[in-house]
Amino acid sequence: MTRSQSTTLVLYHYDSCPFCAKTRSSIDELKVEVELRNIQLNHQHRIDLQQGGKKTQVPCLRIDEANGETQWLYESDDIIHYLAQQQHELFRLTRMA
Ligand SMILES: N[C@@H](CCC(=O)N[C@@H](CS)C(=O)NCC(=O)O)C(=O)O
Repeated sequence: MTRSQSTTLVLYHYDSCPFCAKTRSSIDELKVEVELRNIQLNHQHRIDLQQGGKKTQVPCLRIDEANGETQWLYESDDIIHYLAQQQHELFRLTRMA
C-alpha cells in the first residue's frame, strides 16, 4: 500500500537481529512502505542512527513528518504497533476516497 505524500518511514536494522526480523516481517505483512537501511552494510547509516536517535540499537524506525520533524522510534513492539496504526489509517483513507 502506498503511503500518503506526507510522512516517510525508514527502518534501521541488520540481518542477524531477531527483533529486526520480526519488524521486517510485520512490514511485509502490513504492506506499509518503509525504506530499509542496514547499519552493518552501510557505515553512514550507522552514523546517522547514532547521531539522530542517540543510540545504535536496532530496529529503529525513523519517521520524517511533513512538517519537517523527525522522530526516532525504538523497540520492535512499539514500531510494529505504530506501523499497524499507519496501515489502518491508510486503509480508512483509501476506502473514503
Ligand atoms: N527490546 C528491543 C531489543 C533490541 C535489541 O536488543 N537490539 C540489539 C540487536 S538484536 C541491538 O541493537 N544491540 C546493539 C545496541 O543496543 O547498540 C526491541 O524489541 O527492539
